[in-house]
Amino acid sequence: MELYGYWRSSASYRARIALNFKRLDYQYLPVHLLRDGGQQHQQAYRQLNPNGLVPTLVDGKTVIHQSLAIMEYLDEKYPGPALLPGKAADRAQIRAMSLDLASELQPLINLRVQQYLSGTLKLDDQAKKAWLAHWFAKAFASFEISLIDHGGNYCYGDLFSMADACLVPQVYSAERFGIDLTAYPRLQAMYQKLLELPWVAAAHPSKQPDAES
Ligand SMILES: N[C@@H](CCC(=O)N[C@@H](CS)C(=O)NCC(=O)O)C(=O)O
Repeated sequence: MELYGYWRSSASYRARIALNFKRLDYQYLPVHLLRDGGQQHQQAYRQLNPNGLVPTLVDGKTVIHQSLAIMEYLDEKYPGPALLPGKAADRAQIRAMSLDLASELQPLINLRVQQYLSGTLKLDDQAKKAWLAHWFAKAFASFEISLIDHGGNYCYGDLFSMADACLVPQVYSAERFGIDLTAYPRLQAMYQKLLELPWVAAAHPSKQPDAES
């Protein structure tokens, strides 16, 4: 299997956590999101992923983009620990918590959105910071409540799941952007605990071959 990704892309980070958790071997193929005007826009890569976004998973003849689709595919195709454990209602709740981060927050803070804010809408750094702080606050305030309602040893109950694979990269991004996390004690504690897990630690951006200092 091959995973096209970028070291500090949150969506790639999710997929790496999932692959490690499922104990699947894969080759990591870096796509530099800034170099050469963004290698994700090059034609060869766009043939794999027409959105020009990372990650993309290649498993034999199967090519999949969208990190949540990748995680569900890995779970259905490969045995081992489940990213979506439990019954239908548990699994729906895990998907909902995952989407709260991967679909309601991450697209608003993505590189191409930030490039549009500064390049086309001419927002200055202060306005961009306010944009990021606003969307992080909305998403993390509601995730804090979800953790009260559904959290246990992990984001949902007492088993690791796709929701945990989604939380870690989003908090990593928040730290990168200097977002104040003091209003979210449960989220912070969960993040610190998850970072210790070996399959999460190995997926950390700083551990990837394309990591930059
Ligand atoms: N919903 C997608 C999001 C993918 C995505 O936004 N990837 C970002 C990095 S986290 C990207 O490739 N950005 C490149 C760009 O904005 O040009 C997923 O979960 O895979």
